[in-house]
Amino acid sequence: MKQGDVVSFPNFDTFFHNVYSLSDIKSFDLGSYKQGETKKRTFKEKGVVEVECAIHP
Ligand SMILES: [Cu+2]
Repeated sequence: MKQGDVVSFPNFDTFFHNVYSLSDIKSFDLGSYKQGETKKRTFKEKGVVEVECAIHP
């Protein structure tokens, strides 16, 4: 993936997820969303972003 790309986080599961990151270069919280929904974020800085789910640690 390139700097400035938009990354999609589709939920294909039958239960909710809440994707978030506390990484320095990009912290975000997508909130909880259900199957069939997709959240997107733009990543403007280069580096590693650790992504977790608040519902499923
Ligand atoms: Cu989850």
